[in-house]
Amino acid sequence: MYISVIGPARSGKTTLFQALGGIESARGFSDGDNIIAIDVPDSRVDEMTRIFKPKKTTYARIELADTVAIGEGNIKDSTINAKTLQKMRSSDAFILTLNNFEGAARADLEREFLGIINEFILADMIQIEARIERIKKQGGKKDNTALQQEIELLEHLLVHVGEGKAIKDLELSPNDEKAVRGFRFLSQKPMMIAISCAEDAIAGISQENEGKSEHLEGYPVLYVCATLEQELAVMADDERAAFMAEFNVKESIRGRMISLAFDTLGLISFLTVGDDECRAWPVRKGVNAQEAAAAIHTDLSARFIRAEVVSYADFMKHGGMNECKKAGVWRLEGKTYIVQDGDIMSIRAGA
Ligand SMILES: Nc1nc2c(ncn2[C@@H]2O[C@H](COP(=O)(O)OP(=O)(O)O)[C@@H](O)[C@H]2O)c(=O)[nH]1
Ligand SMILES: [Mg+2]
Repeated sequence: MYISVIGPARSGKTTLFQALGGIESARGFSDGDNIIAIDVPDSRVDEMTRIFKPKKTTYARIELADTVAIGEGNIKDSTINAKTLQKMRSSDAFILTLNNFEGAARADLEREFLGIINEFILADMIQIEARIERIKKQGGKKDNTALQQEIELLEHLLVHVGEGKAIKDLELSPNDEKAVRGFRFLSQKPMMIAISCAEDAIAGISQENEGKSEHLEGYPVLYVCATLEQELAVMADDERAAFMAEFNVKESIRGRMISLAFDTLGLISFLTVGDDECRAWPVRKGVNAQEAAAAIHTDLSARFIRAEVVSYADFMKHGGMNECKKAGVWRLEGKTYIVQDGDIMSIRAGA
């Protein structure tokens, strides 16, 4: 999972990046172009580690990138160059930061946000046009159905983006969806919006929004004071609790952002356990056991026979694998079994 923090200049990208990564600002990370790996905290993995005492514990991982600023007009004026675009396209999702800590009105934030979405749409439009051009250059090829179909699809997309609409808002058939995926369109990517707030405002804002879920054009929004969170992230545990209480921070931004990312990307985790390693594997919600096995190794998927499955809740309730067998909650599942969040699995594969 590769997520890029994007946004206008001075919107708090680098600060949020550091807060999520637990990096001290004093470490002097150069601005704009860094990647860090973040372990996804998972209490189930912690429990399994406590029980199995494995040689190794591995959490799900997110790669997080800090990026250079983007803003309105940056595609046309080439501030967003090919290399930056490439990096953005290779992201699985974006976190978009918007500066509210200097007192911007809500309408300003929305305008700024729309400015960026419009850049996405423009970048996608240029990409679609270039592809149509290329296909046409290859010669009309009326006889080549695949290319003809692609052109039809692309022209359909072009009309949509031409109306200033994001590709994520276009209903596509599963086949078209598959054909479109390879383009990695910016306006189709999952995105989370982080509105960065001032220290003296965050407690009130958090309280006001507690339990609510807010969206901007369908993108989920959360409020954060990134400077505060960055301090929190590098603090000693005992100090942190007092600090969090003082500023009404119920859960660190890392935890909040990771759950939001799992939600937004439609991810769940299954677990593998044992004396060697206890590990969480993120997979898309709805994958079957055979597809999930591919997360571990493509061979395991290709030679898949059965999955031994116990739910995390059952494991904890009965206190172990053997106990689960005795209680009749240990299962042998086939290829088409739909993996559930927290399933503890062991894949049986042929030679
Ligand atoms: N009060 C407050 N200040 C912030 C927040 N995020 C960033 N800043 C400050 O805004 C300035 C620009 O932040 P930076 O992360 O470098 O922005 P970038 O240009 O988007 O990477 C710095 O002085 C930060 O300390 C925030 O959430 N709240
Ligand atoms: Mg920066």
